[in-house]
Amino acid sequence: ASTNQPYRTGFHFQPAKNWMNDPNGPMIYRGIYHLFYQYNPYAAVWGNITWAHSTSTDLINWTPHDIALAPSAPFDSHGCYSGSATIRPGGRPAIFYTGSIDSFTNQVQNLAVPKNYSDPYLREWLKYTYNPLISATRPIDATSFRDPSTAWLGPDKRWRMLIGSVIDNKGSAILYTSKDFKHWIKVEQPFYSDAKTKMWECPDFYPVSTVYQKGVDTSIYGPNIKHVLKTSLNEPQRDCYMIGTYDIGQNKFIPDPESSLSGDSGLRYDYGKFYASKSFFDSAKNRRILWAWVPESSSEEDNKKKGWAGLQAIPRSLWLEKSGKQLVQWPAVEIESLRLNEVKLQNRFLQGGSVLEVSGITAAQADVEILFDVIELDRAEVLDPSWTNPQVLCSRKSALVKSALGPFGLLVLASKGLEEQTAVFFRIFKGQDKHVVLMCSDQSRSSLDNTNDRPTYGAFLNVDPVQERLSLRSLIDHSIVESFGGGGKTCITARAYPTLAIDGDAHLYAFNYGIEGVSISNLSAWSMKKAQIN
Ligand code: DQQ
Repeated sequence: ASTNQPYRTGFHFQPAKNWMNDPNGPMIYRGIYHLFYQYNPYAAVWGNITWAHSTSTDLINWTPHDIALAPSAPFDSHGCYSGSATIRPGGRPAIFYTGSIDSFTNQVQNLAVPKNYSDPYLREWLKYTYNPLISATRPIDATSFRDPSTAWLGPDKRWRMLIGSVIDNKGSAILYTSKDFKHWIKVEQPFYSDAKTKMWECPDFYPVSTVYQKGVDTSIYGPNIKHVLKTSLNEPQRDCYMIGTYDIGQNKFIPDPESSLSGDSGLRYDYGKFYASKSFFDSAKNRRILWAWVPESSSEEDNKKKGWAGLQAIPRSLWLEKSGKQLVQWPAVEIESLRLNEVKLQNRFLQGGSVLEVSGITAAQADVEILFDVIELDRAEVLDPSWTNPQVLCSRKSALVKSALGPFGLLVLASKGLEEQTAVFFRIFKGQDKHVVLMCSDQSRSSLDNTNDRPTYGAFLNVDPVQERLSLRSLIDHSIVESFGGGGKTCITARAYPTLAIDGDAHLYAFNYGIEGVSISNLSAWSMKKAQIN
């Protein structure tokens, strides 16, 4: 980040300039990670959509390549929209993407394959001559028909793939099957649909192991496996998922009884800004990696002025939590190679109403982990049964509102006088038969420039503070803060545009504005080196 570009990041993926949105076709091929993304080569606003392309050997440092897919044919003349990569037997990758074909944005699905499989960078892609391979048929509306998923191979040797849509006002994932990857047949009933949702964008579907944290190949089916179905829903943009069973015979996804997309208990990858995500199986390290677009919270005018818009979240490993009821996400371990100059605190008591500066790191570009020990759990405020929406609760009880236990956590991207601060914190309540932990990321005072959107995000964190200490990790990078509560059980990503807390003027604090004291059993903070990105 330079003085005239204080919001560019040090270790988050972004192009040198212009507009970026969804991650597309992430994969590993011959030891090299590929990331494609929705990109406007001409401006910092959405439009002229192409697939830009970068590669990496460590998921951290990225080399840009030429644009891989750009509008060039009748089947994609108005944009190369989102899609996915599939590694076919023999290790041959293929891409399915959506072509926007007219000014009404009617959509079709197209296939592209590498021009030269011996180029590990896969720099050139050939669009298949017989595109489009899939067009909308009744009752599908062609303007709501996009974002093919990674395909998987069933035990019957047929390929399967999902496409996002909305049918009869029900958000849906439509299943297509194929014997040869070229001729695709629509399965009559949707793979899954939900009348409480609208258009499904970027559906993702994959197996997770019930016995270990390692990831599994997308085509794995059998014992010790559950399946995850994710959809990206708009207004507000959010990536929701369900855990359930894949009935391959019935061609259906059956969510577990407690798993649902809507309502206050619906699961999300991230309760802040995090959209159009896509996962892939990293066969080199046997893990499933999740990529997601993190949009701006600044005005379009500001985006044009700074000449860019959009970040990708730090790629995350994900796995099924031992309860089997939710996923856990954690930043890819490679990011830790950027850590520098650890600052450590141990067994520090944080009195009610106190703030403790963590100095000795570059607070605008940092990684921090903190572990809290809460002793006076009996004193927790009683949770009102009507407080079912955690985001509303976080806004009502912002960082300045004190309760018995909390808010306590971190003030990041904070100015010296705390005029600007992004507060990431916990609050503990007494619920019906157990404690309830609330995790918030409060951006209401993140910038003195009020043309920025400064929302408050929140979610409940499924940790019992009687059994476990409360942990929080935040990755801070100039205009983005990604926070992981309880070892990655609840994640919240936020954007912030401080006007004072920039570069060397940014500070980091641990704080406790609650009535009761809490103890920091351990805090480690690191400056983060700059990654080589594009
Ligand atoms: N972005 C793409 C679409 C997708 C949307 C267009 C999600 O394919 O549905 O840029 O952000």
